[in-house]
Amino acid sequence: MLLFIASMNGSCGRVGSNTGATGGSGTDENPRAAGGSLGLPSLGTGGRMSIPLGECEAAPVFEQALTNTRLGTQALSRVAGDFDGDARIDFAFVSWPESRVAVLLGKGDGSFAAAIDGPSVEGSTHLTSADIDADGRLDLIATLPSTNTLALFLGRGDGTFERRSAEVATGAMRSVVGDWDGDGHPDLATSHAGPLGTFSVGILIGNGDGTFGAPFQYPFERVWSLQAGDFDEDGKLDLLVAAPSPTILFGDGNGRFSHVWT
Ligand SMILES: [Ca+2]
Ligand SMILES: [Ca+2]
Ligand SMILES: [Ca+2]
Repeated sequence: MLLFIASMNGSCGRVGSNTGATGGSGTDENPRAAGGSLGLPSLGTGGRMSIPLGECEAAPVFEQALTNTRLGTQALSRVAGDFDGDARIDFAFVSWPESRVAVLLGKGDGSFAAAIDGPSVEGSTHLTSADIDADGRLDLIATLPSTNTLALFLGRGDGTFERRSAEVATGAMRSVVGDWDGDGHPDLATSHAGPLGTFSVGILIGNGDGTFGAPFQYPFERVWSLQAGDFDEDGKLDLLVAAPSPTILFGDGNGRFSHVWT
């Protein structure tokens, strides 16, 4: 994994609004959702990367590759967050082919401590993060496509994790974090590619203690990826389902989706 250090070359201005996702951190597919709450990089209009600096937003110029860290053959599904509570950004990812959760702890100067080689997540290709047990320590959620569970990793606050699980429909590929029932506890949406070519989206309502209620499943002809956001601006979080025909599930604010737009 190559890490690039940016120098700032821009002007001050307010950073764009949050999507409403709760407690998440930056991901390689959803950086804007996290940027509003944790000050992480976000994608602006046209895909140009911007980095929030308090009230300022600057266009970075990438100058120098400081670190070239190799863990396994590939680093899959990177998520950024402060996993050891030192206010410095760290990275978690799945190392491949080892298929383990690995964490690089940031030193705050663009370099990272030696990777923590974490627990095995056989077959997982996707991580996301949120504080799902409300202890102030960032946790990780890994999809396990060949099982009917999600692997939950409760952060100990030092870059290591305690493993739990949550039941889901078979074939979970990706997950996104949002608060679909508005209770302040992170919930999850999962995309599924099940047996016999069936696809669906699952909604898991978080209890705020690291556990989730039984998943509620919405069938789809196909699902590529998911994005949380309040797309009709009614104050209730919705879910964009990327597919050959993109679909928005409009949240009713109680953890269910009252109607669908395609
Ligand atoms: Ca936690
Ligand atoms: Ca919730
Ligand atoms: Ca809405």
